[in-house]
Amino acid sequence: MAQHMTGRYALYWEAMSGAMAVELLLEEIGTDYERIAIDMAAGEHKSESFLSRNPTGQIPALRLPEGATIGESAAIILTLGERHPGAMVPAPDDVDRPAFLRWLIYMAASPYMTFVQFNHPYRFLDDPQAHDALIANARSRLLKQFSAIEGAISGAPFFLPRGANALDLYLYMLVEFYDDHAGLFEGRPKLEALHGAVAARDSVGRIRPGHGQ
Ligand SMILES: N[C@@H](CCC(=O)N[C@@H](CS)C(=O)NCC(=O)O)C(=O)O
Repeated sequence: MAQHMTGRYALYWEAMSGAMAVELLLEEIGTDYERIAIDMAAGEHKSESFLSRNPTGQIPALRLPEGATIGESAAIILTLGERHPGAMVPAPDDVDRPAFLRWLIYMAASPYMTFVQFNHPYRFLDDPQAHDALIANARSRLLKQFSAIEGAISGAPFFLPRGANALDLYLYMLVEFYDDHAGLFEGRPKLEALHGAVAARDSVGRIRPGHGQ
């Protein structure tokens, strides 16, 4: 992990990780940032130098231009919204702010965390024979969580009638994490339309190569 000290944002990042939603928001805002690749398979997220920046040893983490680093995807998104007012994050006095907060926190706290169980069952249970059951349980909970989100989508094709915002970027990322899009979109037409609309955005086109897509 290279150390950089510049006056722009630096996103601690790995392909197909939770950093994708933040990366997309930075692209949509159009602000200057660099990506610092963290090789989690090599344990770089648990290195002393990374832990000194983010004590939870997780990505995404965002180094702010003034030097401090913050973690937690939802906190990073809200911080960027405060610093770059615009359509992507409804302002505190915006009528859409409560729904935005409610679903942003839900996505970060529920499906994102269920994906950890889905993709990394060994973190939860030592017995490899139990992993398939844990993955099946995670899949069933993910589908319920995506159904709750489907029921909450009030715009078309985006989450809120106001148009594209950071909720859409976050939800796009969650759908990208899922391994069976055909199965996921069955009975969830709003989710499918939202995913397609976000996929067509220039921001997604710019980041896809970095994710091997
Ligand atoms: N609550 C955190 C979760 C972040 C998270 O779980 N990130 C994963 C990568 S997608 C990670 O760093 N895992 C390593 C670990 O938890 O030790 C957030 O929303 O940012």
